[in-house]
Amino acid sequence: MLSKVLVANRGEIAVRVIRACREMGIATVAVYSELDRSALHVRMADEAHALGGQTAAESYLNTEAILGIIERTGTDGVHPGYGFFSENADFARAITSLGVAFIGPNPEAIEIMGDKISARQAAERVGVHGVPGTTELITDPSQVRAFGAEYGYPVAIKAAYGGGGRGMKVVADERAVEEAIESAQREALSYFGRDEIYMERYLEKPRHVEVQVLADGHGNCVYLGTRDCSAQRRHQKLIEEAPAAGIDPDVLAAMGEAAVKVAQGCDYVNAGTVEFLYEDGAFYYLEMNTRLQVEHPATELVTGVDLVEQQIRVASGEPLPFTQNDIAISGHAIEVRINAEDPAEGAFLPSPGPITGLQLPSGFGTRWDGGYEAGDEISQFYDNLVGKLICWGRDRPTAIARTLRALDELEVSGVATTIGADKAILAHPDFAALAHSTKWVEETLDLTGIGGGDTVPPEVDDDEPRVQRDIDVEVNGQRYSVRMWVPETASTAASATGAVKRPKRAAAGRSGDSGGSGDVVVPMQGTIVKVIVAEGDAVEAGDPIVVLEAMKMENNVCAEKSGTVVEVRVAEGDAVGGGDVVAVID
Ligand code: MV4
Repeated sequence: MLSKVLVANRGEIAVRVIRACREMGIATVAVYSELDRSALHVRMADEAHALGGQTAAESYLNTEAILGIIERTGTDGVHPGYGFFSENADFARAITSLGVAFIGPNPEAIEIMGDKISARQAAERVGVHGVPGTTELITDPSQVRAFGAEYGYPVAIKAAYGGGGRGMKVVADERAVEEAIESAQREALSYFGRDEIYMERYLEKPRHVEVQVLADGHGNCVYLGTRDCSAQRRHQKLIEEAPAAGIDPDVLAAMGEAAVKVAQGCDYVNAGTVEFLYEDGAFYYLEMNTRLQVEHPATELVTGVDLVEQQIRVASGEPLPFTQNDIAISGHAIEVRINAEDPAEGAFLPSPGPITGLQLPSGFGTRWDGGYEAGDEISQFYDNLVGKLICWGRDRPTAIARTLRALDELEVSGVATTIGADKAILAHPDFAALAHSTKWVEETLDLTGIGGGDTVPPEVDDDEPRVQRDIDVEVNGQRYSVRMWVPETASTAASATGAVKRPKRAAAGRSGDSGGSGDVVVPMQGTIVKVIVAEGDAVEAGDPIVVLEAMKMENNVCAEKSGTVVEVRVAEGDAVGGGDVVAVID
């Protein structure tokens, strides 16, 4: 058994791994960036070592620094968590070449699955099929037109060397082929450094169903049921559940067996997830994620298997302690991601900052996997997942009701969060009826009027700092709680009522204050990948001005008013920060 594990990650997943190690009597080593010097994962680990740097690239992606710490500390296992180095074959090799266990798959499997074309070929070889399409690379628009003529539109164009939806473009008809190819290549190049693309039939209303697999180094591989992750927006999952509901058990079993075949076909070891699209009773292989996933706790609650414990045991050389027949699914679990993002009007704008208060839910079947405590800060430089709420119930309706109850108990102050959007999804009849698909949050769910929480003071004209006050009032003998923001000077009693003073926020992106500003402002940090207009162009309100690559996707930044472009301040390739003015319209 491993004796000392370095956790090459931060936030809730680092905390999750440290907890498993503690239960197994394994010592833990945390690593941290300059901004995370006193982060929760650092406070929880037995020892912590500085990586230096602030951005992910300078810190959690600094291989040399991590390797140095491994040697200094006598670490014998490294858990990569998710993101960062978790699916990096070179990192896995660097670890194993030191004689240290990489708690994850073999580098060869990471490589096969990292390239979507070879991943698809690996599945085809064991008789598991993707959406009808080709594994040929697109070199000419005529290939797409020929495919569209044969299979019909829409056609999906995907990055060959990428994943997670980045770089996927949907071609509605033959007129849209060139533009889709160009945009898909541009996205693929900017995210993955290579612009190869291929195509498939595009399914219009699929559900995203994935299978958790676990394999040891002795030839055993089992599947631990399914998860449905259809409630997502722009490839960011919001809610996941286990098992995938409303699907014929025979189909689910066939999906599980297909996932095991794919894993065994690439000699997979450790935990992995095989993704499928499901539509009208049929399932199609998408890709395999060669890491522990954010949503793994949903599977843990319905199978009783501690996946991180099993990952560590497998990496220590132990055989799996169960066979497929031992795995039973009990009840239903729902995981809700709580991100520091403001879902208002469906925008989901990042909302970094200090968490001034955190009230966690508890009770039967209620689990919180968090990365922060009150007083900790969500940095703009990393993933803004505050934590995950995972609730178990004997059946799906019970799990939904419990999750809504727990969300009502959860209070996060200081940053906006996705809680309001999560509640809107869980309370929606379409979600209850399983009438949702991967497009549902973006196309059907109405997030009008959903705020990010109680954290952003209302816009005020003066510069007077505002403080939040919670007061209880009685009306006709009934007690009501009221929250309000008042000028600091007018609330000398604020501290006595526990109100928290918060920093005044810079107006970022959306201007709720006027009828449309001539300043075209980018809402978040990112890179300009395309400038659509030139000085002198006439534009209408709502016209795209630049394309911003941020939060792993391309976003159009649009004009707020009609007029003439009098100034363009950026060029393609420029890095911009939230609030920067990229163009001026007069
Ligand atoms: C698709 C698809 C429809 N048809 N492929 C997006 C993420 C990437 N892993 C694959 N994705 C999709 N591929 C075909 N042929 C729809 C999606 C898709 C999706 C898939 C899983 C989860 C959420 C999604 C949201 C939008 C689109």
